Amino acid sequence: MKSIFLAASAAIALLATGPAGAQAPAQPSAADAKAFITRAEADIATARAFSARAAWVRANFITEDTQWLETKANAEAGTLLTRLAKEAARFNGVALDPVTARKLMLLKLYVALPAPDRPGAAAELAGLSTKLNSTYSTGKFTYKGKPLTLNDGEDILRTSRDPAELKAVWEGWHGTAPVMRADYPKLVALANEGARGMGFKDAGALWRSGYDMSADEFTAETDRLWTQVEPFYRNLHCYVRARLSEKYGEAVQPRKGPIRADLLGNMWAQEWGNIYDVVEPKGFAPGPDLGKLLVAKDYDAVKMVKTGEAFYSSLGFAPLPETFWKRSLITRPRDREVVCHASAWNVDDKDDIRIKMCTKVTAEDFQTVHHELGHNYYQRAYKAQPVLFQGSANGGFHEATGDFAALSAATPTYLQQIGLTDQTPGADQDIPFLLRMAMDKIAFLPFGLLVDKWRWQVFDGSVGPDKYNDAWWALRLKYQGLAPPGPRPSDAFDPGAKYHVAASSTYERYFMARIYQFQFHRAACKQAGWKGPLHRCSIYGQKAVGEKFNRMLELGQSQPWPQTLAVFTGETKTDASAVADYFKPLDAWLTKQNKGEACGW
Ligand code: X8Z
Ligand code: ZN
Repeated sequence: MKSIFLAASAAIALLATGPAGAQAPAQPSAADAKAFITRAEADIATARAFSARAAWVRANFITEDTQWLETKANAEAGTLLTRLAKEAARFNGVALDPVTARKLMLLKLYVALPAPDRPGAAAELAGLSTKLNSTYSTGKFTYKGKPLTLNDGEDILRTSRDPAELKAVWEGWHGTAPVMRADYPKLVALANEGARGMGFKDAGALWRSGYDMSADEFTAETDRLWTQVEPFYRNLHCYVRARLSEKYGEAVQPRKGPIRADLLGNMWAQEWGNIYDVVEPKGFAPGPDLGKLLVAKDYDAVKMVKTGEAFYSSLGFAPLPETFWKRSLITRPRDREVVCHASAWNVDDKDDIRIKMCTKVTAEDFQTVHHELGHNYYQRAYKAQPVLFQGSANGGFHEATGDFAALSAATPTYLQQIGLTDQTPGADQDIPFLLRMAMDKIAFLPFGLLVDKWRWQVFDGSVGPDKYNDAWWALRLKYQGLAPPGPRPSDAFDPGAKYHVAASSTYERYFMARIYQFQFHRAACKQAGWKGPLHRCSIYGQKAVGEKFNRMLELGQSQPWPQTLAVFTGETKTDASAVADYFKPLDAWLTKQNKGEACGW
């Protein structure tokens, strides 16, 4: 978590190294560039030391005053970054060593919302950003006469199977977003102005430039990857829609057309594992139900995190520091407003790693704990890198690291090893297990893609404020095959009901991460000598694998990501074939189940 800083990396295509031949005498030298970078890294570290703490305090204690402090810190950091990016432009055309060239390029990508270069603009942008995030995080809606938080609403969506209740709660939460509608275009205009000042077409192009390729190439890359996985998603959609229709009837969920977005167990229908009970296949031995087992074995939030830590320790990662346990926020406090959306922090860019999440004892949060800890271990691994190389190889790597661990931690074999179940998993449990995993991993893919498809359109101006909501639902329909539970009011701002939109946190990285984590898993299992099907592989206890994985993490963003990927996997491309390998038996099974269904929407 880098507060307003863009957690990401590099675009080699943007490198400002032209031919050195025709240099005017007044041109700065390569040594000047190096000296500039040394100063810039020191200045950024000083700004971060302040802004990270201001951000931590605001996120743990949302008041007028902490919002004021965070805004001030981010305004100063934003002003600094804008000045540095402007100064860096002096070195355009200077022949530079690759390290300095890369750092200059990364400097421009450092903030997700770059401030325009004029008085007051950085403060205005920082103020909007803090306000939107705080509005989202403190949002409440009334249901049955009681004020509910997002967490309360999520509990109902996860557990209720009453379509009227689901609709009311879904609409209730989405009703908290219209108050953000007026501020959002202001934030977009300011961030665009800042991005243009740095030479990008708009802020969306800046976000797409963190993948060692041009922004346009990245768009094409995401489309290519989506094409690889789309048939699988459509297969799953078809199967789930049929089961929902059987459960709720044609009137609630027709057997044709889009799925109602409030029926999938998650506020954004991004992961569907919570309604596994509705789609559970008949005629198989049921696998372990992780959520129930955690409750039955008396797990609490801290025990969930300790269990996550133990998984990483088994791979050879050093234990979390004492300060992690003292300073992290692990459950929702009763007496103050906090940002409950889970995050992982390195507050001093050394050892002060922490998580902040309102943990519940559920299968979903078991996964999230591993996810967040993955960020912390990554942060700790690259702490020895210079400031501008402290980041993941690309945004997808940061998000994939913990999920990669969780792929092993989800296996029935592992759950048995740590005493959560005494069932011995057999091959007759493969389909139920894979279906459960697909409900999260495959279901997420179109959502992972569309959140930023929406923002790219908003930033490039092709979708104006009057079209925000329609464009959102056009993408929800096109990619996810979803529809809202009823007509949306004219003031609706449904994208703002998702944390990352309100918080201006980039999203394409989660889409990429859903692919990288399977590449990591496939490579890790091979290193461990695993010969069986990928979905049954667990790398728990494999120290050699952990050591090699950490070697990749330690590189931070010091080199283009394909080289870094190769360190662990031997591969240099993002490749969805690992997803296909993992889920292969399920895809064939789904195709059989869907026989006779009118799939698609
Ligand atoms: O935001 C997160 C993490 C923190 S980086 C909890 N995730 C995305 C989301 O919740 O929308 C993880 C999965 C996708
Ligand atoms: Zn994350």
